[in-house]
Amino acid sequence: MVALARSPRPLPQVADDTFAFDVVDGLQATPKRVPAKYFYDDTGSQLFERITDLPEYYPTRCEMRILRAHAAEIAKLIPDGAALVEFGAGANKKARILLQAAPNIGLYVPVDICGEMIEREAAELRLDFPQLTVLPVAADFTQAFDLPAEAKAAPLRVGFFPGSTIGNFEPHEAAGFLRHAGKILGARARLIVGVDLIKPAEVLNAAYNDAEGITAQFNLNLLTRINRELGGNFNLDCFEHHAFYNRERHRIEMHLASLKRQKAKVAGETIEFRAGETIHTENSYKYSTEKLAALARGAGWRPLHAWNDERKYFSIQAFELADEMPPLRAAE
Ligand code: AVJ
Repeated sequence: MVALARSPRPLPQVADDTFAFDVVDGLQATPKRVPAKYFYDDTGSQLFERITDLPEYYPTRCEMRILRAHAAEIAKLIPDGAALVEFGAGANKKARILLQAAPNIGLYVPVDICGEMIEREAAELRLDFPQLTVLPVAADFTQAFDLPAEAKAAPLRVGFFPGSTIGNFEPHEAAGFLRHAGKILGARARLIVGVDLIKPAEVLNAAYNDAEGITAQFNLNLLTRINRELGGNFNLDCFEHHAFYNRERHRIEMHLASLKRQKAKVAGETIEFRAGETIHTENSYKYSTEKLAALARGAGWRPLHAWNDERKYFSIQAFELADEMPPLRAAE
């Protein structure tokens, strides 16, 4: 589904080391790229939490405000005993709003690529919600993964995909993910998705170029992680954070730009950089409410409702699984 096509070359290091494979594969491609999910080692996950508090970074505050303002209405979508499954949970402060508003949720399943983060968060959540069963799953949710048996046994499952994480996918990958989520969540499932909306470029550019430089640290931490985990020798002083809004494609692009002509070793491979050449580290697509609804409809979800903030910066949308997939792809 959402996994990127891989070029048919021998694998570096061990065959099951997907981080090593994806990094070397991406750095040998033209243009160079590394999947954004690799930002989230423990340090990266903590840097992202700092980003969410930055004055320029509006999405988290907007989404929290929408969730608080409409919590009761959103909670009505979550029937008694349902399992709430959060994709890319990180620090679960958004789920807390739903858990408070829907006290009869039977089970909360945070799924995140950063195992340390969700275990820490789950421990705190259990203290604050003693009645709630919390079953964290450390998994890359862009790949197939299994829900805990308790979640499969719940009367129904409600997916929660906040933070505009869906914006990190290419639009066709986002459709693939939504379809995959429908299969994981199963019959009568509901889905609550948070998405960042298209808005003036100045606002977007500021959100990814904060004055304190935390977003730059978050971006550069990818090289620190590669150095540590893949025996890399990137010199962090020779790369720079670049982030800009690409208007044609409605997306923020983040890159690490090489400040000079240089070489770096990664997992035994030598990678050459021209001066100014970049590693494309993230796309963050911005949507209109209608475009997200259309994408979800095509992936088998029926739109139920959309809630926006007053500035129309951010949107939370609810869907329910259609009984049948749209006919075009029913044979999949
Ligand atoms: C919330 C993961 C989609 O694009 O806003 C923040 C992460 N990257 N600053 C986003 C991010 C740079 C992000 N996601």
